[in-house]
Amino acid sequence: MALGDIRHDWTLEEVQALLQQPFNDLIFQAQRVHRQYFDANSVQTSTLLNIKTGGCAEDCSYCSQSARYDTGLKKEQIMQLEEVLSKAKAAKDSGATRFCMGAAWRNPNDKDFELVLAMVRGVKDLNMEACCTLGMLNDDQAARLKEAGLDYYNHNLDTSEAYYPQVITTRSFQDRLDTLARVREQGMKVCSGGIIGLGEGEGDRAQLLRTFANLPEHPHSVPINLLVPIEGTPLADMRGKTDPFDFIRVIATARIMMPASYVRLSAGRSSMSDEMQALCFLAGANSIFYGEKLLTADNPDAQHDRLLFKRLGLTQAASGC
Ligand code: SAM
Ligand code: DTB
Ligand code: SF4
Repeated sequence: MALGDIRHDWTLEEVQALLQQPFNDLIFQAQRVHRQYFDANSVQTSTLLNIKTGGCAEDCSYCSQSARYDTGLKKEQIMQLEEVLSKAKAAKDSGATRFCMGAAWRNPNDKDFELVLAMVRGVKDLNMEACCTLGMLNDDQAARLKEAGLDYYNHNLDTSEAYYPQVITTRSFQDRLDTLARVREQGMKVCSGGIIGLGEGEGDRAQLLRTFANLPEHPHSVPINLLVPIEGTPLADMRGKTDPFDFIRVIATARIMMPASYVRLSAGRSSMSDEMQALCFLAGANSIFYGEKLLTADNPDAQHDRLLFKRLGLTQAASGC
């Protein structure tokens, strides 16, 4: 097997060896792989919109939107179609190629699902790529999203199977894998990643990456989030507990293991220096969320990102495909 081959047979020991090697060797290897598959100076940008905020029945211990925690977030009804499409248009005008709609649901309900389908069709009519993250899907919902033209479905595994029950108790790791399989079976592109900084160990990070790389197909897009600690959640006091180099190691290892996938430098950029973000790009990250807000948390403002791109000689990719 040569560096940069697409593999689905990673062992835990191999992944740990990648993660633990000297930093310079890891970044060099990741950058070599990155250049086999991608333009090294191009970054894909997606804009997020939370179409339904708060009041979620799940107990994800990192999340501002779980009804279990008092995070001060105001619960809102699902957004109207016109408002969503005007935000999509604004995102397109500022250079985003993909519009990703998120909802604080365990799974979509029948009434709101029709509206979501109309949103997907509207985003496609704007000639943008459409992505949704709505929680767990059944077969019928996955088929109808596909029929409406949805390109990507985001559904994160978040952490290793072993650590999962420490983070979420209202659903299982297998539930998440089942939804990913339904999305794949419908021929939609899978966007699935994790969160670093939940208190997991290096072994959990290795197992998470191994799970993604050993799926029947690598996710098309792999978001790596740095925990955004939210007041009121059980993980509120995790701020500053992750070594930035360890986060960059995860990005580089994801790049090496899933050479043709987009690796997204995802949540947490507001707490990162420009230099740290530049190291993430060097390690093979080639996609970001672009725009002032993630779902509920802050993201760097677009003007700052444009300046960072200019300083690094990076360009916004025309498409993420
Ligand atoms: N409710 C749906 C679900 O959980 O699949 C969709 C929205 S959910 C907020 C999308 C993803 O955002 C989560 O799976 C998690 O990986 C990420 N996320 C949520 N809160 C976060 C936080 N505070 N820090 C980092 N990532 C977070
Ligand atoms: C992903 O991996 N990260 C995004 C997106 N997919 C849906 C969400 C990050 C959420 C960060 C916390 C918040 O905004 O509430
Ligand atoms: Fe609900 Fe998604 Fe937040 Fe979990 S991550 S509480 S499922 S909105």
